[in-house]
Amino acid sequence: MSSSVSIETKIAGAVLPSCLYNASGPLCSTEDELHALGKSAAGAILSKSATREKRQGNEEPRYVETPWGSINSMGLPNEGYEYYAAFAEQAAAAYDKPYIMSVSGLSHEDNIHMIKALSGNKNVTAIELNLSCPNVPGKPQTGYDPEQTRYILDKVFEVAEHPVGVKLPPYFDIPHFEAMAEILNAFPLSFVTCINSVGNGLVIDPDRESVVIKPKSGFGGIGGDFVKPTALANVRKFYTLLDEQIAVIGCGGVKSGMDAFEHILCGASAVQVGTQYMREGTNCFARIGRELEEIMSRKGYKDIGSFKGRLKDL
Ligand code: IRO
Repeated sequence: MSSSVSIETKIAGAVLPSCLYNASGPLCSTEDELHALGKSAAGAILSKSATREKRQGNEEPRYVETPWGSINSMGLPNEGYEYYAAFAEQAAAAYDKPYIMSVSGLSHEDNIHMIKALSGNKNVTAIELNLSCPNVPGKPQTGYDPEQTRYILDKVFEVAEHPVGVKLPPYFDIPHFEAMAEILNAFPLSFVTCINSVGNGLVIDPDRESVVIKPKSGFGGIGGDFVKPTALANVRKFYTLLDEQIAVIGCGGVKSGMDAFEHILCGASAVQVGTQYMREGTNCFARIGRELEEIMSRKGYKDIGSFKGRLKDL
């Protein structure tokens, strides 16, 4: 491999030694899992979406793989935000990469409380505010409600001391992209991450004639191969609609260097891995990184800036 190829990137003013890192969700809930990410080739450590208090999450089975991806209805199991805030010190001492905390309060008030409480924690590089958890019964996704999104962002930027980005659900209609982009452009966001799982899909087992996960009568968020075209569309649309200073982070259907290449071509400044990380473990970051470097080397690209967003129309 040509050492002159770099897959380094910059998000929220911080250098990531690799543009590839984990999606919030799989294997990033415990200190051991977060340390494993620190030791791996992942370019950053991103924690599981945190709530104000520790949660057990939904009943099991709540995550199932299929040949084309995954369905989950985890229901936000996590240790509570103070646990992830405390890990920041360990991350800063041990690893030369950013530590990003995902925050997903059960109410606007909880989000404000957590973001306020994190201020002053210099070892948290940035906050990814999750506006798109599809799996908590009775809690609609804020990202599908433009006015709620505007409301929470107004409040967040009154208190936030860290760079803040948002994790968005997938959108499917052009006016919806435009309405969201107009709101997002009104705030000093550092990044948007596209996409969370495609909410409320249904995977069934025809032999058992049943659903495959227990919560919500089998409905859950879909990830993996299934969602790559939707993820690419969301990355591309937001890359074209958002102001230049808001980086787009791609997430959805990434299991190879070519998938990451496609996300970057659509405009992603970094690429997260979810379902494939769950399947393969931390080795996926080095493998996908090598594959991406090989593609770049073959095409004569020395860094990701040389092709980021340069998708051609016909
Ligand atoms: O059920 C979950 O914990 C979950 C969350 I917070 C999310 O943002 N996306 C997802 O697919 N599952």
